[in-house]
Amino acid sequence: MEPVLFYGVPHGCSFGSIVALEWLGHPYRLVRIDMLSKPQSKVFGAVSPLGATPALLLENGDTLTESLAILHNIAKRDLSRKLGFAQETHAFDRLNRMLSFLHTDFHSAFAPAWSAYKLAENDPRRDILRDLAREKAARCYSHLQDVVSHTEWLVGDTKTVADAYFVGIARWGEDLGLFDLESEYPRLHAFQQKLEADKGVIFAHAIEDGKPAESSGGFRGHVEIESLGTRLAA
Ligand SMILES: N[C@@H](CCC(=O)N[C@@H](CS)C(=O)NCC(=O)O)C(=O)O
Repeated sequence: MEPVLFYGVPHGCSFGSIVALEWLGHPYRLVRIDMLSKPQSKVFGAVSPLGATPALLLENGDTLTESLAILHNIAKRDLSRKLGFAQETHAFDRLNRMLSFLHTDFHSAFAPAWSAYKLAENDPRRDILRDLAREKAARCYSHLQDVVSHTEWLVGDTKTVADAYFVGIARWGEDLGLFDLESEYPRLHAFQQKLEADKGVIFAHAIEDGKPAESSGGFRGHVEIESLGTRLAA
């Protein structure tokens, strides 16, 4: 059976893994996880012990968590698509460097603002957390704007899993009300808009929003989570 991606709503970083699966074009299925709903299903707990999305159930029943591991797994399935590169190449190192930056710097910059989001409106910690996030994320937006000012895609001249991962995270600056990207980072905003016009990205938004979604890849539908218990490797 096809691999199954567990993606999180609202607006999870798993967005990038959906986009990457679309770009790959191989058959896959999806499971939707509402990250604000607790407790989660036992099957999800078995697939993702930390309760985070994305998580990928592989064909043989093994599971994979962590965006970077999942994105590399997707990319290596068909290197001719150039979503990733052979491991011994410099291109692979450059992709890995960008993915690491996107995760350890960019994704994590927003963590204080997500914590603030969960606090009461009048909690005095909110402003401190939001300022901290803005300061950290600003450095990342600025760096990414420099990168895309010199290249067509984040890593060279083809779109890769790094671009897929980027577009799921870059939106958080506006989601959280921290930035106006168009006025503050116009060249990066233009790059983001180029990605937003991509069919795989449009598809991923429709999936997250629960709207009719037209796959140009291998989407074979959502799966009922409880039906997957028997597929998990012992
Ligand atoms: N290190 C993990 C982090 C994933 C992560 O932060 N996922 C968030 C959504 S963007 C999540 O699932 N949060 C819900 C939770 O942890 O309860 C990865 O890179 O995949």
